[in-house]
Amino acid sequence: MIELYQFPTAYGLPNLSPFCMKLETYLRMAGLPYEIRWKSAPFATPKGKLPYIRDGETCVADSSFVIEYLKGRYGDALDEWLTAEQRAAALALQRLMEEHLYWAVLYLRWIEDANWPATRQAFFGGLPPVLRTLVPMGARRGMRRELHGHGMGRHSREEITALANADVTALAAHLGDKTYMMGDRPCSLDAIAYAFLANLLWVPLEYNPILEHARTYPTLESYCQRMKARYFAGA
Ligand SMILES: N[C@@H](CCC(=O)N[C@@H](CS)C(=O)NCC(=O)O)C(=O)O
Repeated sequence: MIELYQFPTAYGLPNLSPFCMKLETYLRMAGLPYEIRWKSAPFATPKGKLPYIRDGETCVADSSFVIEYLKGRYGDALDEWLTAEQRAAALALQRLMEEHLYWAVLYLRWIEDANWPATRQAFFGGLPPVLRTLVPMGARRGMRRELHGHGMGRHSREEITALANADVTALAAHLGDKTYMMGDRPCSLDAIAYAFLANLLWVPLEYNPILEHARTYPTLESYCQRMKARYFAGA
């Protein structure tokens, strides 16, 4: 049985980490049985981040490397029908969500003062009293450093919002009236799109101009509802 190591969650979402949610969604889409091993922090993990998996003697870290491993080991029914052009578009959209939109959402969750109490509660509410004060402060400082290193954290909130809104517009334009990201048939890009869009649409934050923009595209909400009904019904 595949063991999926990931963060605890909140708000009824499969995971507050879009990368963890992406991998769990992929496992469900591919019909691969798995067991979750909850980890409250990414300490003593292969790359200092979550998710990762263990499959027998094999340990693989990073959601994309895990998916490559799973495709090699168990087959690739989800993506085998994609043309080279569709694969290229899927990769570009993946990078848009994972390397760009992700950082704007991190900024909103961790740096915007109005949202910090909800983020602190969701991620650290379960810690004992003293740790509940100290750990979030250090984590927020670390997040600020990472955002600065990436570059997103050097922009104003208006600039970050504009950058993220353009991503959301591109995702909505690509989805159009299609059932799934690449047409009538789901593929692994849908694991990513569902994870990143649900983490935007379904995490309640006090101040969220990116969500306000996403709501102007009702197809994004119905897409997420469709993915949830198909792959997480009763979960
Ligand atoms: N490229 C990695 C990204 C994973 C990632 O950034 N995970 C975050 C949670 S969303 C994490 O573990 N952060 C903890 C940290 O950086 O200390 C993947 O695809 O798995």
